[in-house]
Amino acid sequence: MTRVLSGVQPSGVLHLGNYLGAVRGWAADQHEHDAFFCVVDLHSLTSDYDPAALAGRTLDTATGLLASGLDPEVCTLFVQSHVAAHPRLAWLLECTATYGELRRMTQFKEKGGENESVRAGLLTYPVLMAADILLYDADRVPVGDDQRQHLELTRDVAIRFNHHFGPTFVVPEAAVPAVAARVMDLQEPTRKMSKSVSSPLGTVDILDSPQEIDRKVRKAVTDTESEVRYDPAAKPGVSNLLDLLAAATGADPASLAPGFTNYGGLKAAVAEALVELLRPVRERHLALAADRAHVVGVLAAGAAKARTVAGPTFERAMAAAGFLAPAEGYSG
Ligand code: AQP
Repeated sequence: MTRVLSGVQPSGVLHLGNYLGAVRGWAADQHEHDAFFCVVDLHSLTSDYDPAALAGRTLDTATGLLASGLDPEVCTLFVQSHVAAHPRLAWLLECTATYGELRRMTQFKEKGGENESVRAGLLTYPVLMAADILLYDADRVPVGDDQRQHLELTRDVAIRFNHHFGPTFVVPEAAVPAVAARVMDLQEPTRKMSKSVSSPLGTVDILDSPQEIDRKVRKAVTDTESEVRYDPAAKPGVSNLLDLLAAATGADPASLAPGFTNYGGLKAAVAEALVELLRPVRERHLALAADRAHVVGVLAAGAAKARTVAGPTFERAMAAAGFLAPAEGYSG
């Protein structure tokens, strides 16, 4: 059975980009693959974050994943910092990657890479992501389009490590969805929908009420024309709405366009489709949020299972790189 791994930052409530670009696919993947999913809390340290809120956001994000359909009876769900091998392997891999290739990462540049005061972790976190993946011998990594470049880096680092130290890591493939791989901000449709950058009106959260979803979609920025046409370069706002409708209904975005004579009709259809798509997710989320102990238990069992896979991979990598193994093993 192929192994799947993916992760999400503990931003709190998942947004529509996370859901359509990644998490909805994870819920399907878990039935076909040996699936591991994690809340990558160590990644939060790459920018300003509130320590008082981190633990709660980590739980909220895990709750969102369960609400989105991850079944802990079928997949393994855990928190990255609960498995010590992640930052430990990251150091080995950091010394396998180069400053030049990390500096060229688009997300590093977009998040202020030219700024002298930017955290060193913002430069190196794609290597931590490589460790997240390689520890689990993942064959397939389902992610949104924005993570393609980081996946390429993971592959390069794995191939280089294997070349220097002998076969150690499985070289993974990215799996990017055919539709809604990059959900765009509703207010700035040339920018991806994102927790850290978008305005509240530009982002739909999976916990938004039907009224909020309707309001955000109706206020979505389009253009000064009136023709509904699928043309992402010339009409990014309208095309994003068609992408959302396609992702919610399973149709093709270009073939949906002729069904609408104006933007109002398109927005009404998108709002209705999103409300129906997210309704069960929101209901499950509200029910799960009332039972925090259940979520904590799921994460504890997930971490225990994750350690049984990540630990041996870490030991394999240390042995390949020539380290003296501690007599008591690396678990401490
Ligand atoms: N707009 C998006 N469209 C499609 N997929 C997306 N993903 C994120 N944004 C979009 C995918 O969601 C998964 C988790 O991503 P993340 O850990 O980066 O989650 P986030 O912090 O909630 O994402 P943001 O809001 O985009 O954060 P910033 O701006 O801080 O980086 C990944 O598979 C990602 O591709």
